[in-house]
Amino acid sequence: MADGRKRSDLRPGLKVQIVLKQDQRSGKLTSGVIQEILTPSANHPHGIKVRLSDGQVGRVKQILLGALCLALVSLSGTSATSAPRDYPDLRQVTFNQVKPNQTLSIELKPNEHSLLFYAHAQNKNENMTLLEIVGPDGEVLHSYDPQADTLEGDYLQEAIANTGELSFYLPLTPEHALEPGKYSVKVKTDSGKTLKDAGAILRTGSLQGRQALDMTFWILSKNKAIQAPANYQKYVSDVRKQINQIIQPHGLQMGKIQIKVGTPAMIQTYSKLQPNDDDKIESDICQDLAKRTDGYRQLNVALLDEIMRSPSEIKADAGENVGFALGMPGLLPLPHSRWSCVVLAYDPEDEHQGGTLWHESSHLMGVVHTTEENGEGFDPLADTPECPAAKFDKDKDGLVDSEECAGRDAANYMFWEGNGKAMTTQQAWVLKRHPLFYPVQGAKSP
Ligand SMILES: [Ca+2]
Ligand SMILES: [Ca+2]
Repeated sequence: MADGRKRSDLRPGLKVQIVLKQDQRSGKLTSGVIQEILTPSANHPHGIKVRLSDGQVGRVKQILLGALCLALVSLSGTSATSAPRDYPDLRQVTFNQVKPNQTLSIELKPNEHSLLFYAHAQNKNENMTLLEIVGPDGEVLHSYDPQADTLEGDYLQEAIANTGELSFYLPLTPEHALEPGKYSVKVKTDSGKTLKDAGAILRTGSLQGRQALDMTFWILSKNKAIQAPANYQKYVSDVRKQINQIIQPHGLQMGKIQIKVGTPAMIQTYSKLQPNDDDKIESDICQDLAKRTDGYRQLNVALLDEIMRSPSEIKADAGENVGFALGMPGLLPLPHSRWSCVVLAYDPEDEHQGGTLWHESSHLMGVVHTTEENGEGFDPLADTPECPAAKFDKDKDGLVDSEECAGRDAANYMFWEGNGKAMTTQQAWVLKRHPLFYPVQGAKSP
């Protein structure tokens, strides 16, 4: 990673960490965005001197997001992407050289609403487990003992483990709204090696007015019809309308949408996805899209031909054959993110593609099924009804379906199956705090 000694690595707008003159002894780092480069020479052994947008002057010790993005662009040879923009209502905290079992501290400021944490292992196949989240005043929000397989704390519903990349999102219910103060997180890797990196994205700013979310659709289908601009524009506009029908009553809306047609090589590789048979391809698709994304504050949607499941899982969520969230919850498409996109199987006959996409997108942002298919698992939200099997699985087939739950939560868009379109206030409460949403400029408070 570029460290700030070369002038050519720097440019205005890049996010960097500098050492101020008064901090030279302690080495304390100050983060900010470069406004002006002050050192005239090409190199400086102690770091190029810059002025940040807030006026502070110091020598660059570390280049944050922008440099990672540039490095990946030159490696993958994709068309040039601009450095990610700096978002005034997002704050990113990064940790380097994280040792296994090290406690990572994140200080939440008074008007920060949510915390999206992530960590990467050195190797993408390495197993990672979240051991602990402790909140202000030492409250255990989540604690997992891998040996005993026991959970403590109810901020997350289950243990969090993944390969290569691990993330979690808080808060998942209004009951667990985040208090300002110190949060500490502990992550374990099976290898016991130092992590590649870890960090968090914190969302601040107003939640009063309308909030919007941007999407990029990546056309990765072999179907020639959807590759034609007139067709994909109509398709995406229909999908947008369907999503807006669900979310607009709650002060949320779809923002800017970009559509990109994949290269022939991408289409060849990704048009058929086998989520449960081939772990490797599963998050490779998101990682590939993340590397090609300009600006990380948008949801990447891969529009492909078929999502195939292994035969043993065929009974599971029928909707997952149409759409699938890679990351529950997942990350924003930062340049090095893996589990950070939603896949959708293109079907021009299906009039509920927008609903499916929004269901899966909500999974990526931390919203779970109101009732699981077995009628034994439920979301943590107080205002979504439940459909317990003991009472509603009338035909005793082990599933609670849309008909059996018609008077309960079958109409909700997060019911495990069907075409529900209803969204509740608390589901919107969770979504609008997510860093993918941003306040619409000029929107009036309701
Ligand atoms: Ca509920
Ligand atoms: Ca049943």
